[in-house]
Amino acid sequence: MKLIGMLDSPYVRRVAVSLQLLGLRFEHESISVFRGFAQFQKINPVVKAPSLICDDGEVLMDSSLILEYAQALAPQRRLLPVDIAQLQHTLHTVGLALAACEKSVQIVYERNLRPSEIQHAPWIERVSGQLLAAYAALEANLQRRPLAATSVAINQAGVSVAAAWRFTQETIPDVLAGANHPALEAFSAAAEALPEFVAAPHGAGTYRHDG
Ligand SMILES: N[C@@H](CCC(=O)N[C@@H](CS)C(=O)NCC(=O)O)C(=O)O
Repeated sequence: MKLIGMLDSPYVRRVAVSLQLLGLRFEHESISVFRGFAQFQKINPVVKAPSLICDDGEVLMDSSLILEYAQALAPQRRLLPVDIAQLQHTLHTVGLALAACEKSVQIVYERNLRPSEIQHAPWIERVSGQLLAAYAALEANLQRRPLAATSVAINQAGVSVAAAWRFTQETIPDVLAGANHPALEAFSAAAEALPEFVAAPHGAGTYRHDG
């Protein structure tokens, strides 16, 4: 299977890290949804990153759907717990992380794609407030219940929180200025040091399976 999309997307990155944690081999092609639009279109006419080309050529999109498929291929390592109470809390945390990704991406697009003279300040303000709310809730969560940060124990909440945090820090750090997130910062540092994150770093690079 082949993962399509750039690792500067938190959605592509959560898939690249998760596939490794699940022990699944995959190729990766770093195609931009902007500069590589025409090339991407040939793979997925909808041009959504991540896209996953399955072994029979069928293309999946949306990181959560791709992860559902990947989990079915690798039942021996669960990234979502089976226990209902733990599953509920993990999904609660993943939801906050995905909201943080979405709000960050909206701000990045508003800033980078819309000409400055028609940028809509109330919209950016609203989305920034939502982003801060997501990270405030995640910070409180992590202080109460720390997330595991080892390759064996990290779950989908950990992967998604780390991918979201790094993306926001890399693209719009000013939006979080003044807010205090020590638990998120410590967790991010530990997660980013794991080999699965190191092999799929935020940016324009390509994941390569060695061995
Ligand atoms: N809910 C989707 C969001 C994916 C998403 O928005 N990806 C961005 C890149 S970060 C994208 O494809 N942007 C191009 C577009 O939407 O036209 C997921 O989880 O995969």
